[in-house]
Amino acid sequence: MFSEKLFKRLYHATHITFLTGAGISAESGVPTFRGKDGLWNNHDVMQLATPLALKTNTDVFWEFYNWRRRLVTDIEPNLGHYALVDFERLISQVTVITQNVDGLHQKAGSTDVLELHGNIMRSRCSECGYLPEADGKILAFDKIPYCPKCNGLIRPDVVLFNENLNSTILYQAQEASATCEVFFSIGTSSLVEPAASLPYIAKANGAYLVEINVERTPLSDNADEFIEGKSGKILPMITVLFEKIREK
Ligand code: BV8
Ligand code: ZN
Repeated sequence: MFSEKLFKRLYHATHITFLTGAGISAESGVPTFRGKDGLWNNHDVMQLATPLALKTNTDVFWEFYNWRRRLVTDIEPNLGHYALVDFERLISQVTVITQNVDGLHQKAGSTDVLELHGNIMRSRCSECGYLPEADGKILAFDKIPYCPKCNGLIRPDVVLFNENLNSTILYQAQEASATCEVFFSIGTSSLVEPAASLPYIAKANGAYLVEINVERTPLSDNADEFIEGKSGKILPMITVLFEKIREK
């Protein structure tokens, strides 16, 4: 199931980087975007997760995001998230780059998390940038929120399609990809850019590229190792085995 080469590379690594997608949260009960229970099967993603929908289809936009906020409010991290926290005891530097907006990596205890696409539980005013949660305000999940300062439309603090990512976070993610010795791509369909390019940056800089997924993706043929299976099962097996090898 796992190659000796993977553990050799981990043994000598000082910095490893994880790129995670919706698949790592699937075992916590969060629907993925494109899987069979896909979040967007009965929603047209390009109609909903876009700035145009926020402006022109505001009630449906907020119905979708409030539904997703309720979904992620009482979910817990799973063994896959916790395994990434375990790695922080075993390797001196561990970077988690996530496309997910559910905050589960931080909830599990990961200390270096780059949220490429933002966080669905954070909001901001589209006009004046007011941050309700930072100001101690919790938005109700049943209506369209407007800014108390300027009455502008409040939006979830996520990166919508055709919106630029935060350039600092993207730069840090590219850095962490270019400088790590082992790069894991976990639970992502490897379709959404610029996240999908990060594994290639890692490989081009000499990292050992591992993909963990329940099915192959466009990245699989370029990975040094494709491990088929659920991340909540595979990741803890890797940390337990690696810990034994280190103790020898
Ligand atoms: C940008 C936040 C510049 C919102 C999200 C044509 C070609 C290439 C690119 C483009 C193109 N046209 C447009 C683009 C750019 C576009 C893009 O990439 N489009 C793709 C879809 C074609 N990208 C952008 O727009 C980005 N911005 O480029 O800015 C720009 C500026 C102006 C104009 C143009 C360009 C912004 C992208 C960010 C969008 N926001 N999320 C929200 O969440 O509501 S993306 C959204 O998809 C989520 O963040 C999600 O994480 C992400 C990717 O999906 P995955 O995480 O991979 O999830 P998915 O369901 O797809 O896959 C799950 C995987 O898990 C599957 O493989 C499954 O097998 C596996 N799995 C399931 N269970 C398990 C498992 N694996 C392991 N264990 C399990 N148990
Ligand atoms: Zn405002």
